[in-house]
Amino acid sequence: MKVKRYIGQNTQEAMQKISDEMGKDAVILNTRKIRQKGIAGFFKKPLVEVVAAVDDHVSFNYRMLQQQMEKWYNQGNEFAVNRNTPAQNTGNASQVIKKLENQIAAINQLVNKLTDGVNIIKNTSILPVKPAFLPYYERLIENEVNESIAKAIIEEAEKIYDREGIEPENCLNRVLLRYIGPSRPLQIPDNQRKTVMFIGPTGVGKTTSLAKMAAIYSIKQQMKVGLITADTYRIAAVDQLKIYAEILEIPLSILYSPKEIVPALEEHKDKDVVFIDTAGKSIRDRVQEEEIMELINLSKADEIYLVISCNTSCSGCKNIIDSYSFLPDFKLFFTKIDEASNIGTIINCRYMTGKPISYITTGQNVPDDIEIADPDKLLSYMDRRYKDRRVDPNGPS
Ligand SMILES: Nc1nc2c(ncn2[C@@H]2O[C@H](COP(=O)(O)OP(=O)(O)O)[C@@H](O)[C@H]2O)c(=O)[nH]1
Ligand SMILES: [Mg+2]
Repeated sequence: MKVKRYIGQNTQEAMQKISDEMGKDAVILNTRKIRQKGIAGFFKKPLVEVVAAVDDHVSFNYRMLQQQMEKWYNQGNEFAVNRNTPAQNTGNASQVIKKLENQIAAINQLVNKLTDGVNIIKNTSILPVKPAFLPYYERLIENEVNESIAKAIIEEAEKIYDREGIEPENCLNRVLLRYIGPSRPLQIPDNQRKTVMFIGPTGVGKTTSLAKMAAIYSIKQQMKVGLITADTYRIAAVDQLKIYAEILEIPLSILYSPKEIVPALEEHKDKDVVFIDTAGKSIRDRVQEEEIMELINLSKADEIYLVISCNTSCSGCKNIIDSYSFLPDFKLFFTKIDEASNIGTIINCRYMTGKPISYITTGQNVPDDIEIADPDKLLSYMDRRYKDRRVDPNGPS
């Protein structure tokens, strides 16, 4: 490929130069107006600069073709024999050119195929996963699974695929089911009171979820339920739980300092289960952290639910998990799956913490909108949303 810059008083002049030097196969790459050098240049008409390129190989073939034809004429071959009948000459010459053009076109096609092949090989090397798993990787990304987590999941699926040769989708589902993991809902053995603490950022749905659980255990399971709230930072928060406690006719204790949890639990010693509500903690608030730890230690909480909304981005989840890394042990409790467009948050949090899932909440209704997290259901949920979006990208998801 030959690339050259031509300057003319106007475009026509520059084009003429290109045509004279490079021939009709030249390709124009760029055209622009340029000022002549020096102050005087400002007062003169701008020149036109044209950058053109020509494929040396193509010009060479044309020259070769011309030379070859000249040779045939001079050697007295069929062109030379018919030299006196120009119409026929033109016919034969054009047939030869046509034939050569066809051959060039065939070669071009072959070269294009080869180049495509090279591109595929190049692209494959930059693909995040093996081509057979690409749609499934994309499905995970669509579900807002974090990229590096999606890669780790696909890598495991690829290993199963290599080892067992089963369908890529089945390999992926097997890995995903393991990543979501079996759920660990609340178990309340006979004659043993359980204390369950709800911890997590403000507004994720701790109090609402606690009310749902309290209603299920008191009304549906006919158990003795007690409520304690340590969220006394806001009057509204206390009132919110008071209303639920009144409706459900469940006793509620309000703590104004962590130490008060000991007598409060003593008051609830006849209960089967006591649910403890806490205030949302701002990131890296040491005082709140110490208060939560004091509550956990003094109550000897049997279960701690770290409540995370399914609306949370992966970086948001990472912040939450980091900021609650002081917790001794916990289960994941996911809320607002009805508002989320995917289950990426669940997979990301499971991957980052390795902690089991307990429940998911599916709406604001107390007590109906809560379920024990079912891995198969979550998996199909992910798939359905993915397929729905693929069918109608603008439709509801
Ligand atoms: N859409 C939806 N909203 C919820 C869900 N759970 C709780 N909420 C709402 O989230 C808001 C905050 O809930 P709240 O329990 O006060 O959060 P807390 O600050 O963590 O105690 C309220 O408006 C709840 O009705 C859920 O599963 N889905
Ligand atoms: Mg609350």
